Amino acid sequence: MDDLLQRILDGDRRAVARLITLVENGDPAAKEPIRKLHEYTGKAHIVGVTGAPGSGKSTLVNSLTKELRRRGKSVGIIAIDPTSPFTGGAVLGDRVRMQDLATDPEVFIRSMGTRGSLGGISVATNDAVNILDAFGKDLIIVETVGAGQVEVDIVKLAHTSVVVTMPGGGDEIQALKAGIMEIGDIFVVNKADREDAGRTYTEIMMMLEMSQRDEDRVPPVIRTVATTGRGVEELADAVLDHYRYLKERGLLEKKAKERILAELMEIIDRRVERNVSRALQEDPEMVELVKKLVDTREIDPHSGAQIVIQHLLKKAEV
Ligand SMILES: Nc1nc2c(ncn2[C@@H]2O[C@H](COP(=O)(O)OP(=O)(O)OP(=O)(O)O)[C@@H](O)[C@H]2O)c(=O)[nH]1
Ligand SMILES: [Mg+2]
Repeated sequence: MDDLLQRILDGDRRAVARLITLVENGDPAAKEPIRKLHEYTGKAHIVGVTGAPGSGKSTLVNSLTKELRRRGKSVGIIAIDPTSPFTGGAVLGDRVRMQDLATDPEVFIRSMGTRGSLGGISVATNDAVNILDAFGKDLIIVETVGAGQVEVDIVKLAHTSVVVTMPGGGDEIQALKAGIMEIGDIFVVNKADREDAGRTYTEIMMMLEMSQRDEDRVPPVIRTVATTGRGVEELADAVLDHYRYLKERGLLEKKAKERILAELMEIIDRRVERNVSRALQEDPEMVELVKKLVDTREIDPHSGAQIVIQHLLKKAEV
């Protein structure tokens, strides 16, 4: 058994932090423990929390986690910061907002950048979720800023997707229309202490009624004040209820399979990308090919791609 993995299974937080750093850096030392870790995963309830910048996601994750702790659940938190290539520990803002959790040994918080992953949920994030799963956290909450593809990706990663909105976000409601409506399992109108919260609530309710969702379950819309904890008990109920719902309908297994397939695709994409660009620059045969492609135009790009793929497969390099 790999030493780092053994320490994680034994409950060593520093080993968890260490392995997440290794996967973030693409360090080869992560390979073995990550592979072996797989058999210890699949137990955690993965919850995605997405929404516009500043809607109160981190504050909400903080109060939700406190509520879940009150109910005896252990929690892992991954805050994804798509704007930042810098990682390691929590970013300053989240550190402040999730301060009261910092001393709880049953809570593990980590911020990560999305470096290298075209805005999507990166391989490293998947790995980090798996690490916290193997570490034994009951729930793993992944916070992402809603920025297009990310919300859609988070569904593949999470069992339960919580979409956080706030009053007065007219643009945000448009964004909801554009796609998140279909993916949210739970909707939150945070900052419900603001006077226009009622209108936002009604708008979301109406939109949910109109949208054609293929499941029989109507997602709850919950009003919260993350800063005081109002509505957070209800949110915790909704999160745990959704997990039960998935289990009872046999949907949990379906989601788990989708998640593994999405993970597989992402890993393959990444490896192909990396190996192809390396080969095009370093492999003499490929360098020659590129010349024919761009200098003498002897080959068209489609045939060129075909040749590159065949070449790499032959060398078993992808
Ligand atoms: N009035 C009010 N303010 C809130 C509420 N929830 C959060 N805030 C404030 O809103 C600001 C943004 O909160 P965050 O929790 O950092 O929001 P976020 O969505 O995580 O922000 P990013 O991660 O930067 O996208 C902070 O100043 C919070 O104190 C709320 O329910 N009511
Ligand atoms: Mg945040």
